[in-house]
Formats: sequence, structure tokens, C-alpha cells
Amino acid sequence: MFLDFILSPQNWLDPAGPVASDQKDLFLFTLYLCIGIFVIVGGFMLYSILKFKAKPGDEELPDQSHDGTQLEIGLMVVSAILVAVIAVPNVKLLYKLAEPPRGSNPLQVNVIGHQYWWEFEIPEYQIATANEFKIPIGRPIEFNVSSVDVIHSFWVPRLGGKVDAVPGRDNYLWFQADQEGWYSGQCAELCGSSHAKMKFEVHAVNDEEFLAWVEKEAAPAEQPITELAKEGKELFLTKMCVTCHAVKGYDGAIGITGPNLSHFGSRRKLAGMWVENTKDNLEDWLGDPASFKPDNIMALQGPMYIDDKFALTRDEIEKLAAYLKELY
Ligand code: HEC
Ligand SMILES: [Cu+2]
Repeated sequence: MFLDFILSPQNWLDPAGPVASDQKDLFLFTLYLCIGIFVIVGGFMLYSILKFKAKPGDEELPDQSHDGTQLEIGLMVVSAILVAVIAVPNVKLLYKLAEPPRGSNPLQVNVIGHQYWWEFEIPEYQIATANEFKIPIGRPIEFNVSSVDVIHSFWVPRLGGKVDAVPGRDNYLWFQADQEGWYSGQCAELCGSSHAKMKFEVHAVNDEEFLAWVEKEAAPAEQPITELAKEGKELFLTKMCVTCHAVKGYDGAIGITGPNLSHFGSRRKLAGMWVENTKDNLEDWLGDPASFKPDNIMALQGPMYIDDKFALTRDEIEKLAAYLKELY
């Protein structure tokens, strides 16, 4: 169990950028200091208990003394010094991490929490995506974090501490990734039944790969190629999917209740969870989204899931999945 936590992809003890690494160092410094205090105080206590406990044959109470003015003042001074030793590096780091280093040209990303999924916008490149996004390594990323419904919390443990996503408010956070890789993120504020499944992924890549991704994401969605996918597109446009989902370049597909699906086929995971975005999982999702994530808005409000009259057939699900997979 404990080892699972250490090896987890959300292990903040394994930082991958300067913010997370400073925060870890500060935490461990405080922890080690406290362990030291615990050992010294506990040691004195243990020593006293063993040395002064009643021995066989002791009949009378020992001398009951108090008032060690010098000792008491001494302990107060030591405590005050210890508080300062912990407070000074904390305050220093707060100021250091308040903003990215001067002149570092941070990338702006807007993060919006929704009932069980995350929306990400990169205004500089006019990109809107969901549950998964790429960042360039070695460059600070500044996040403006907010929410459209309740309070969520944006947290990527291996890259830096978290910040609340509060409706009607922009909260601020920055971090930087120094190593390429996938970093798992998590909503860290209880927000409902599928809160634990409100996950997302940050993919840190080199500049070249980042720019290629940005270019692809900014472009309109691909047109379907196979017959199955072409039929899927027709269904997508006529089966009310577009009331909630946007697909760049399609008139009418501008829904904002659900994730932007313009390049859904290139996403690694499904609905931000730990589930791979495979054909089978996608078909299962379209058949019954609530079985993956209870109380998600697609299952709660999508007419095809609440009224048998609009239910999708097996054949329709296959076509829709084929189409979505081609939205690369
Ligand atoms: C009532 C609004 C609504 C309707 C209608 C709707 N969806 Fe969704 N959809 C959502 C929401 C909200 C989510 C995100 C769920 C979550 O992760 O909590 C979602 C998620 C998805 C995802 C996963 C996206 C990702 O980023 O992994 C796919 C794929 C999808 N919907 C396809 C469809 C298709 C196809 C239809 C039409 C048959 C459809 N949806 C109809 C709201 C809707
Ligand atoms: Cu949440």
C-alpha cells in the first residue's frame, strides 16, 4: 500500500520542475527538523521516565519541586528560535514562488473546472482543449484557474502545489517542467460523486514538439475518411451531440457544456480518467457514460441517456466512435 503511493504517477516526492522541487525541499527540511525535535524531547521524556520511576521499596513521594526560571526562559527562547528557523525559509519561498523568474516569458494557460472535467485554453495560440494538454519544457507556465460550477482544485503533484478553482474568480499558479514526460493531475477539492475521477494529464515536451502540437490543435478538425466515420459525422451533427460539444470548423458544433472534441482522437486518455482512449472504451463510454463516471453531465442531461426514444443503437455507437477516432 505505502509503496503504491511512492510509485504513483502523482508522487510529489519525485518532483520534475523547480517549483515542485523547492516545495519538496522545504517540506523535508521542516519534517527533518520536527523529527529532530521529537527525538530530543521524546528522549528526555524516556530518560526521565526510566531514571525517576518508583523503585521497589520506595515508599515516599520524591521531592516535589517546580520553578526553574532559567530553564523555562531557556525553553521559550529555544522554541521561538525554532519557529523562526521554520518560518524564515517558508516566507522566503512564498516570495520566490509568487511569480516566475523575471524575463522568463511565461506561457499563459486558462484552466476552467467543470463538473468532472477540465477545460484548458492557451490564448496565445487560440487553442481550447480538455483533460490533456502539452507544455514546453524549461518555460514557466502561468495558470489562471477558475470554475463554472462548484469549487474544484487544480493540482499536478510532480510539478507544483495546488490552487482552488473558484467560480467567478481567477486564481493564479505557475510551475515549470524540466523533464519531458506525462504528468498526472487531479482535482483536489471534493466536488461530487466523480470527484476522484476528475483527472487530467500534462504532457511536457520539447519546443519543437510543442509548436507542432499547437499548430495541429489550432487547425480545424480533420474530415472523416472511412465510410463508417463519415456516417458517424452525420450522426454527430444530428444526434444532439453538438449541443454540448464543439468541433472546430463545423458550423453549429459550438456546444460548451462538454469538452471540445476537435482533436479528440489524439487524446491519450478518455474523459480525463485512467482509462485509455481506445475504440472499445470509447464505444462503452458512448453506450453508458455513467458507468465510467457517475453523475457526469453527459449522462445526466444527454437526451440519448435519459429518454429511450433517443437511445443510441449499437450500430450508431460504432459509427460515432469511428468518427471521433478520426478527429486527430
Ligand atoms: C448534455 C450535454 C452532452 C451531450 C448531449 C453529449 N455530451 Fe459528450 N460529454 C459531455 C460532458 C459534460 C462530458 C465530460 C464528462 C466528464 O468527463 O465528466 C462529455 C464527454 C464526452 C467525451 C469524452 C471527451 C474527452 O475529453 O475525453 C466524448 C468522446 C463525448 N462526450 C462524445 C459525445 C457524443 C458522440 C455525443 C452524442 C451522441 C455526446 N457526447 C453528447 C456532455 C454532453
Ligand atoms: Cu472537481
